[in-house]
Amino acid sequence: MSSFMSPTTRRSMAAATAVGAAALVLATPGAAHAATSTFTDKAGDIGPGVDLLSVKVVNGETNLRVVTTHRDLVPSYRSAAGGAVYLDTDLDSKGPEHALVGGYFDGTDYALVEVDGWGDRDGERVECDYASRLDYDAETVRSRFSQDCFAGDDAADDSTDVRVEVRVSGAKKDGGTAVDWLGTPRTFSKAVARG
Ligand SMILES: [Ca+2]
Ligand SMILES: [Ca+2]
Ligand SMILES: [Ca+2]
Repeated sequence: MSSFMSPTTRRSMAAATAVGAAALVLATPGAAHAATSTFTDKAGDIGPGVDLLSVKVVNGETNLRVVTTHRDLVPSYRSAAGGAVYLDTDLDSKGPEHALVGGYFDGTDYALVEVDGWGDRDGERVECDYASRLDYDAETVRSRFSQDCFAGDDAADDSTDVRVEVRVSGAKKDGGTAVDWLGTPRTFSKAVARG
């Protein structure tokens, strides 16, 4: 029995099926990652300083958790290390709505502030339930925010997705400040849906 299709036609059909499957995947709603995502940053893209390695985001029902992992997270004030975790909780409004700013060495404090985009330098402190902890052994900064902290941000669209950007800095050995952003500066991660 002879085949009705030439090899060329069969290949085309296979290709068409593959394209159809890809389109189906792209069309699936909820492109945001669900609940937990980890975003990695290049190691050693800054010299001495508090090199950012990864940012883990857990967007839970009650709490949002952000864990940043570093190289050279040390207790000494000589590190002059610190950072900001920018939170994009209203995806319709350009830039971040909140930032957790703090020092990354012994004796430093932190604060969650409300900001209006990237250029906002004088955001107001938010009174809500949140905490941040430095772990020098694990080289992590663990932060937890009650979802109530962001309750007012997106009342209009009822979205619960969050995107993050992180900027850390620290003293260079030869003076000056090294700055390390997660990926491209002032560019948010993929959205993490609340799970
Ligand atoms: Ca880095
Ligand atoms: Ca925003
Ligand atoms: Ca970087």
